[in-house]
This record gives sequence, C-alpha cells and structure tokens, in this order.
Amino acid sequence: MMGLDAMNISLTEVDVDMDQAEHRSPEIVAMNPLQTLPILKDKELILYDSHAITMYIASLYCEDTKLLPSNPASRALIDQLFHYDGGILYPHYRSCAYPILYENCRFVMPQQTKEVEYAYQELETLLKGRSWFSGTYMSLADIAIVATVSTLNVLVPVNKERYPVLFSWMFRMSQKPFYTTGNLKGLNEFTKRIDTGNVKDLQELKKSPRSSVTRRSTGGKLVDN
Ligand SMILES: N[C@@H](CCC(=O)N[C@@H](CS)C(=O)NCC(=O)O)C(=O)O
Repeated sequence: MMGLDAMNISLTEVDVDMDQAEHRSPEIVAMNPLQTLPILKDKELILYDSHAITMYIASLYCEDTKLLPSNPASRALIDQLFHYDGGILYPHYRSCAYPILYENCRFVMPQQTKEVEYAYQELETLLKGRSWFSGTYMSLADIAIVATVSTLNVLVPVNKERYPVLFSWMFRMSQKPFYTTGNLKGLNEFTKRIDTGNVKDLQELKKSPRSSVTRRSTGGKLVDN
C-alpha cells in the first residue's frame, strides 16, 4: 500500500479483517495457501508476496525512475534489498509475532530479541554513508524495508543511541506522505493485535503489556490493579 501511494497508482482494494481471521477464509486460502496478506489479483494472475506485487505493478505503471530505476544494475540492487527484506528481516517478524498472536506467548523471547538486534545492526551497517538503502534516492526497497522495520519496532524498539543511522532513516521515512496513508492504520491495528494477542482475561493483560508501545507508555512497569 505504501508502494502504491508513493507511485500514485490506484487499484481496487478489498479490506480483509485479520482480527476476524478473514485471511483464513476458504475464499482467501484458495488464492493464497500461505494465508497471508497482501494478495494481488489481476485477471488470471494471483500474487501473494508484497515484493513480487510491488515489482509487477511498478514494472507496468511506475514512471518514477528513482523509485524503480530502469537500468538492470540499479534494479538488481533493489532486488537484492527485497530479498534481504523477505528472506532475513521478515522471518524475524514471524518468529517474534506469531507466538504472541497465536500461541498465547506473552513476550518476545530473549533469543529472538537478540536476533532482531543483530538485524538492526546489519541495517545500520548497510545504511552507513548513504541516505537511503538504495543509495542517493529513496526507492521501493526503502519502502519494503520500512514496512518490516516499523512492525519489528513494535516488538523490539529500535534504540536511537545504538542505531542512530537506522533511527534517522526511520524518522525520515515516517515523514513521507505514503507512510501516513499506507502504513499507520495497519501498524496501529498490528500494535493492538500484539497488545491483546490471545489473552482472554483482560485483567491479566493489564498486568503484562506486550507491545513496546504500551510498555513504554507505562514506563515498563507492570500495571497494578
Ligand atoms: N512475504 C510476504 C509476507 C506477508 C505477511 O506475512 N503478511 C502478514 C501481514 S503484514 C500476514 O498476512 N500475516 C498472517 C497472520 O498474521 O496470520 C509478503 O511480503 O507479502
């Protein structure tokens, strides 16, 4: 959605309510056996990976050669970052979030936190000496990575002192209009899902907030009722 907004491309969107597990409905599973969003349906073509979807739409309609350069070498650099996002960052999201969302786990486990911190260090290194992951100009690769990092940030906050370059990049990305129109709503919904997870007893939940946002707003203390 951020990619679409950055490219100023509109398509017909269908809202799938993950709170109601609509992404596991037979209709969706028939399109995407992995039961994840987003899914793109374009006539007979069905795609269920955000990177493939973005690249497909951009190849057809994007006229902005900074967001998606046309020369093969620059495109390969974007592909490389897409693979880093999907192959390295995304699995961290899954191993941190799924136990909380689906297995009644209450915290991100220390080993997972360590691995996410390691990934933040890698991102910090990748960004050193450049303004954007793709180099001089912000590209679709920055957009893919900010989708994952802003989500991971809910689970393991990006520390400003430890990762100043990454933090500054995140801040600059968050100022982009497409971040507001394409990311904030989903990010807030995800934060809420992490906060409430599978917990049935809301009193219990108050004692042990899960998301970093809630933990920070309560000063990290357990709420005593
Ligand atoms: N590699 C996929 C991952 C998609 C993905 O995991 N999406 C999340 C939402 S952002 C999801 O659908 N999770 C399923 C769930 O939480 O049950 C992509 O980039 O599109």
